[in-house]
Amino acid sequence: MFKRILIANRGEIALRIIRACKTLDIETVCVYSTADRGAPWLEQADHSVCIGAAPSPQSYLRIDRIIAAAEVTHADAIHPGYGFLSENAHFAEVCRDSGFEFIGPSPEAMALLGDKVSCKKMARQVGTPVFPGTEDAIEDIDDAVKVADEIGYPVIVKATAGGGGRGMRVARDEAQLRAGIESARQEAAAAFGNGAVYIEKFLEHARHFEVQTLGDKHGNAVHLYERDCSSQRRHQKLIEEAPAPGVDPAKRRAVCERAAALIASAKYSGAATVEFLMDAAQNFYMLEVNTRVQVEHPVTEMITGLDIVCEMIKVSAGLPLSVKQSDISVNGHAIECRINAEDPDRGFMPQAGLIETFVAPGGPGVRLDTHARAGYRIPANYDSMIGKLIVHGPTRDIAIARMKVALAEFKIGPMRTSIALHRRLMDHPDFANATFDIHYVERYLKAAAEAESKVQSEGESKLEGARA
Ligand code: MV4
Repeated sequence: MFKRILIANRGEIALRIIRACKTLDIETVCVYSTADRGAPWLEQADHSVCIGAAPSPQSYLRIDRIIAAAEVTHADAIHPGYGFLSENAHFAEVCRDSGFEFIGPSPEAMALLGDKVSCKKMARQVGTPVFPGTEDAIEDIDDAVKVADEIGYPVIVKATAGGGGRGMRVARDEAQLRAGIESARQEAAAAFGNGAVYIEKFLEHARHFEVQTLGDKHGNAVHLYERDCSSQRRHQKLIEEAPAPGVDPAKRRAVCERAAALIASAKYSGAATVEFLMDAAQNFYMLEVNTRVQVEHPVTEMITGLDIVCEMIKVSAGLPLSVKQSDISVNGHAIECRINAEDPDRGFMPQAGLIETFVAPGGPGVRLDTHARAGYRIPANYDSMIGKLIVHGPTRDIAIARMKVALAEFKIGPMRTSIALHRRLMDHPDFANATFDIHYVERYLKAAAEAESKVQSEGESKLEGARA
């Protein structure tokens, strides 16, 4: 087992990894930027090293400085967390070549699953369901037009190196397809340094269903069932839950098994999430594979009783997975609300500054993963997520009831946060009845904004009437 792990991340996930390391009696080293000097999670680490200035390209993305910090502190392994360098195969390779274990997959497995065309090819081979479309990156636009005619419009153009919705174009006819391929290529080349694109059938109304998997270095791969992450805005998830409500048990088992089979065939070690869209008839289509620990991993921990971050560390050290598939079962229901410091009235603008009020919720089944507290100053340089409120209960309805109580207790000020929005979403009939899709939050926000501006303009005309 490792003696000392360097954590190449910040915030709540740095704290989560420190907690896992302490559980396993492993020492921790945190690297931090000048913006994070004195930050709360650093108090919990055994050692910390400043690696640069506040902007992440000058600190959390500096491979050379992270490796230097691992060398001077004699770390054995590096945990990348999520975001930053976590899905950078070059970083994973530099870690290995510098003598540090990268806590995640091999650079080869990461590259294979990170490229959406090669990932989809492998998925097809093992029978993981995918959308119909081009089998390879598009070379000749006329070939893509032929494929689109076969599968039917609408189609979607995607970057093979993309992710999180960047470099995508929906095309509803041939003219849109030709223009979409051109513009997606340019966007992908600029954003990812790789202009390769492919097309597949576009699904309008869907739910986001993702399977948590774990693999080890002995050829074992298991799934930890799934999460529903349909509550999102602009590709930023807001609420995640496990299990996905209302899914046919046989269909669910089949897709979870195929997700584990994909990970096994990639000789994958570590945690991976296989993302799917699910249509109204509960057909599944794989989107992509995330080769890191995810923000929403706690909901899966709550329903399975497993510690995903500890498992990642152990398999990275060469130990076999602590569980086999038949040991893994689902207990109850868990929901996570991401707590973001954002102003919903100003286009969700990130809110930096000093937290003066911080009253944490508690009670049965309540878990709060956060680095924030009263007196903590939120820097302007990073993600606006300051914590995650997770609740667990025997049923989905009880989990929702507990979440409402916890959100009502939770006070953060003076900045605006997503707590108020979560309270409204918990009462939304589409959330309460699980009749949602990936667009319902945006539909709701649009309707709420229109209702608000109507009330205002009516108020103004009343005022004018009174003046007259
Ligand atoms: C799609 C799709 C519909 N059909 N692919 C968006 C992010 C990236 N992971 C894949 N995405 C989508 N791919 C086909 N063939 C719709 C989306 C999509 C989406 C997916 C998951 C969660 C939220 C979404 C919001 C808009 C579009």
